[in-house]
Amino acid sequence: LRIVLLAGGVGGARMAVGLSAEPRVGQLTVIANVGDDDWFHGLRVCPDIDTITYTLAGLVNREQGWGLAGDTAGALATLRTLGSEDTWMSLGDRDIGLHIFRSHRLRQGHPLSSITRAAAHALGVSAAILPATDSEVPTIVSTAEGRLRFQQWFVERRAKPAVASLEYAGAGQAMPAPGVREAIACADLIVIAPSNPLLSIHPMLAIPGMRTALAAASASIVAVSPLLRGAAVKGPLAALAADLHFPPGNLGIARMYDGLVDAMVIDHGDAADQAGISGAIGVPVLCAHTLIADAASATRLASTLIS
Ligand code: FO1
Ligand code: CA
Repeated sequence: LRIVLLAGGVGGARMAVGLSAEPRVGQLTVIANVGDDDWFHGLRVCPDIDTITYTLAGLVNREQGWGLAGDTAGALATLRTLGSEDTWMSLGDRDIGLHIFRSHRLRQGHPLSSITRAAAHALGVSAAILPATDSEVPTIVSTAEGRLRFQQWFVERRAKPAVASLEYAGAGQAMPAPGVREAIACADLIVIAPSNPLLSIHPMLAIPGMRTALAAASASIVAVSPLLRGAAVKGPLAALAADLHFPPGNLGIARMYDGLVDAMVIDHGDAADQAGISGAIGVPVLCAHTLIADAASATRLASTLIS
């Protein structure tokens, strides 16, 4: 089977591990959010692409969910000594190697999609990892403190400032990266990972051509809810959804995916929501164990999605 996974960071990466271990999956294409991407010290930082790449390569720092396991922070310490700006964003020494590679190649004129492919291949990843677009489409978070770039809001300000609105800057002028529309058209199943819909999935849907490609796909589109008993496994989803006036819990997630998905998967623990959500957006809602704690639970969830 050919599977397309729309993915943000940690939730997307773990879902990708499960799908790539599923024996029936012949080809896995991960379409990765690039709304979190930013420049630091002249280096292009792509958190979701790197989390997916490092996780599939078995190299990720599992406690953090991002960066390389066992990495050190010597370069960052030097930057601090030198009085460099924006050192709240931690880049590990070995991780910086990938960032130099990517930034150098970008300056040489290579598109992000081909750089991402080269890096994944070199690190032994067999799944195809495609940035949603080769353009820069930074997510801007409007708060009482002003308009913040996503990493400023999320890392520097620890997702504390209440969010008035989100802007997927430049998305309207971007186009899907090479291979994205083709993968969607040829897929046997399209999975939306248990990622933050507002920060990881909507930025991709804001790119012209994405919604059309998904609507035209012959494959079913199944979204896995990132919520477990009303809270995200990782990240600021519940507070963000409330700030943006979505109903709490899985009903809010369902509204974010209304008109896009053919089915939704929620956790067994939230089975009481099943009928209400199904009625609200008019698609079947299935229950499964959605917490991806290890390779076995990832594969089990993947098998449920495919069956
Ligand atoms: N997250 C943090 O909470 N603190 C950091 O210093 C940090 C650095 C960082 C560097 C590279 C990278 O690829 C990701 C990094 N992240 C860091 C994670 C990132 O901010 C978020 O996980 C995603 O953007 C949200 O999914
Ligand atoms: Ca992300």
